[in-house]
Amino acid sequence: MHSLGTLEDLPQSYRDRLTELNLVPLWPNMRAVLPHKVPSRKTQTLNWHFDDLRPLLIEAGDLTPMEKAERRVLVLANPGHGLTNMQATPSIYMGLQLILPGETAPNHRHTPNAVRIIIEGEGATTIVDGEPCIMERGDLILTPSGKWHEHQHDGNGPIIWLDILDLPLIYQLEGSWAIEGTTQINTLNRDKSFAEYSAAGVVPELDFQRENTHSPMLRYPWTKTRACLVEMAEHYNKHPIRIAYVNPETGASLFPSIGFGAMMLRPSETLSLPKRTTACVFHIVEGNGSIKVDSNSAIQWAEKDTLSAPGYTDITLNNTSATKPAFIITADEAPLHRYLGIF
Ligand code: GTQ
Repeated sequence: MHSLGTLEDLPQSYRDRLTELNLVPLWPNMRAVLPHKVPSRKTQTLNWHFDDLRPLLIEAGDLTPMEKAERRVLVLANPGHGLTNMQATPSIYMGLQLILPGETAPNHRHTPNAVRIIIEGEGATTIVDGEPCIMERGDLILTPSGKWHEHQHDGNGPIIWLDILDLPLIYQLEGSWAIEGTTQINTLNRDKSFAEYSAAGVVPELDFQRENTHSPMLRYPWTKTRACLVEMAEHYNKHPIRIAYVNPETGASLFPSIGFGAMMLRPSETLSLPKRTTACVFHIVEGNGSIKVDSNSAIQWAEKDTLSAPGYTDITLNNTSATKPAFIITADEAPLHRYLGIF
């Protein structure tokens, strides 16, 4: 590898004339943007422990009324990307949202795609383009780009969920914007899209072409996903137990930007994930364990925790319970990497 010339190698007067014309020499910056063999990564391996975070989120409920928040969210910001940039990974935004009984997070729509994973509480509903989706623990609920959505909470006690959006990507593309709406009039049945798609391999007959940039199924109930993982574990005694959330009509990822999956770790199981290009986030639905990334020391995780890890790493997950399985929902940038040909 040749060492390249630096800025300091150039006469100051030359550098000044470049700056004046908005020009930059490539060679002093070449290795920064094209490092040899392995990309530079800002994403840090991190666990946002739910037990640490929850009291602060509940306090936000006292400090900031819904009218002053629109969305009452504490963002899980990866310090490697700079806290104010609100990135968990290069393309993924994550936040924990709180709604108190009787509150509504008002109707709006925006260009970024969003998914909610329900962590705590019951009795809330997200209405997506007129379709009410009930929110139960572990459920994955989609609000795809451009769809109206509002969150109502009629239950007792707070409801808390994890938001996962492709906001950093859409923002960097200078394509992130929102419109405020008025309360939706609920004309559809509960979970219409789930009813249409809940039988595997069977989809509604349509006389028009569906848009295919996102899944038409808006709610993926955790009870179904969990049962599938448990049943798979009865058939395979060594194989990793992993599934991908897909568009039931096309088999494609839920969004073009972010891919979602779920896995089960059997009691005491250690699972080394295949090494991949994409950064990844993990949300622990059930269980206790640890994660080890490359030769860094292991980080412990517990139920309801949310973690991030950079790509181009060896990731090993361990279920530290000898008696109970662990269940994890994952999100990554694999669809985008595949599209770009860098996966
Ligand atoms: O619930 O619509 O965490 O618009 C960030 C932006 C949640 C939402 C977030 C949003 C929402």
